[in-house]
Amino acid sequence: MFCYQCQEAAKGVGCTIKGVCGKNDDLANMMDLLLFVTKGICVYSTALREQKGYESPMVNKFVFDSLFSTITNANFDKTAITKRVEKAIEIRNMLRDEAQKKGVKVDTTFEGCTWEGKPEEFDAKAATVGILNETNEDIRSLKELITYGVKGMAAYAEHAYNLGFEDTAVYAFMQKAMADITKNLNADELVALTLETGKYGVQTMALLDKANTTSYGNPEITKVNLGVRNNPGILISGHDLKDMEELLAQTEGTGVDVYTHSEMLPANYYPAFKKYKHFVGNYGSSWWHQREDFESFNGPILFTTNCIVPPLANASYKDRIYTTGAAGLEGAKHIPDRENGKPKDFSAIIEHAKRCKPPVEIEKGEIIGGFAHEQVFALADKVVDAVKSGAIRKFIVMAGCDGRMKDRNYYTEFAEKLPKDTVILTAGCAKYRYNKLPLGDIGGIPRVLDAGQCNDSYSLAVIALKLKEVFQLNDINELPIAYNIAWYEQKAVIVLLALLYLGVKNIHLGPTLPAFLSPNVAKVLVENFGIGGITTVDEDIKLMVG
Ligand code: FSO
Ligand code: SF4
Repeated sequence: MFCYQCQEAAKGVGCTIKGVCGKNDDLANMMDLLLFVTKGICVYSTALREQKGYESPMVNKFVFDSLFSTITNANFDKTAITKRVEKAIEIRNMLRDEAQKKGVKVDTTFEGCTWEGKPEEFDAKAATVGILNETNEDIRSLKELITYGVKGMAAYAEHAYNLGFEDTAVYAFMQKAMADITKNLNADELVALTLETGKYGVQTMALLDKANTTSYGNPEITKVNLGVRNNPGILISGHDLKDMEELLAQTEGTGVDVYTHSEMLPANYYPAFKKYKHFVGNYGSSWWHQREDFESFNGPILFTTNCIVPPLANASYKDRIYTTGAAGLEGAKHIPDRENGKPKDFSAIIEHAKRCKPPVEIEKGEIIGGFAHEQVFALADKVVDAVKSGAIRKFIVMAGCDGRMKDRNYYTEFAEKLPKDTVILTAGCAKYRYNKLPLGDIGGIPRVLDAGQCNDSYSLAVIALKLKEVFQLNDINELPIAYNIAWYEQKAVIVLLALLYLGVKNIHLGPTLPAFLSPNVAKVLVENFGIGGITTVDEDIKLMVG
């Protein structure tokens, strides 16, 4: 195996024996094989679309689901990934026949267009189709940057799809990008494709924002309870709000409470979910605290997406884990997809919860959030006045992800040491590094404004564009906003590419720069976009706040 797609890549270079995320060598290879055949699908589907206007909802869904399932720590179920490879070959061959029938010309030089094998041959083939086959490190770097952006886009597209919102232009782009990177493109062409990925990233996040707010209302200022009640509970993690909705509806009146974990916290901010009396609040912290949080929770846990940490052999909660959607874990129970427009069936996890003890209280109090674009616009006058009067000197976007590495303490210290006339704008699980600190407020405006999940970074961009308009500026970079973003996995990659597409410059990315950026590609990003890493808290505050 060789994988360097996330921030925790071994030694800052890449995982080669076993993933730091817990992925075994054979699973990592099988994911490479899945991408290999999926790219073959994309070569055919793109040719069919471009030459005959062919569109297959089944193919579109299969492609984004497959990409999503290979994201860092979403799926640890090798059997499920292997079945997906079988299905991929079947779909690709169906498209091949379709292309033949329709007289569509397809360049099938890429081996993923033609390779066939029986399941017992998959492992051997899987070990030969990894990303190191691209020997030019700069070309590999750009191709992987695009791939990771598209994977993040796939995750967001899937959430929107689940709510009935689709954009075929996004599907067409994802498939074209995956097809294009099988060709011999030069660095300039790949840089152009990278920027285009950012453009579609914005479009996908806008679509998901519309899907979420149309379905569940605009997030509003909310005090989220951190304590527990005395009933058994289900802990729901990940990002999928459709799963959240159906779980709340099906648990109502059963005596089972529902709590959010990690990135599901922002579900608490949506009007449509607040009406449920058995929706208690948030339990625990960001994803990587799950080994402790799940022990004391006592009840079953539902993973709707990543970030999964495979449980230790002696974990008491091993048999309390359920996955659904693109998430998977060997040994966990998987709740099947919706069929024929019917909701998923969560009865097994609900019955399981009834047999469990209530959660142990690990903290009390509340945290405040719900500052997505509409809520901030409602406060616009107050915010603009505070900026004009100098009460707010600067906004610091500290969106992104949390992670296990010790050096992420930087973000807690950074938040603590920021001058009191600054406001943090956040989204994603990065917020757990500072959202429980007593950072106070500025004239009633909390100093940490949480817009929601990582995809709600889109909301932060919308807020920035609105402020640019209010202050009548020509350039988004003239705003008193600095960007100090923490990244972990591929959704953060699409957020980053989206911000670059929107023209945001001088983003600081930490705790380390991606291992997949070759020195030359990193140089392009530094020279054209002013991207930089982080140094020390004091130095960076001086640099970003002045
Ligand atoms: Fe975090 Fe995980 Fe949301 Fe990611 S829980 S790290 S960028 O999956 O998607 O912010
Ligand atoms: Fe390593 Fe990250 Fe890849 Fe997992 S996803 S194998 S931790 S680089």
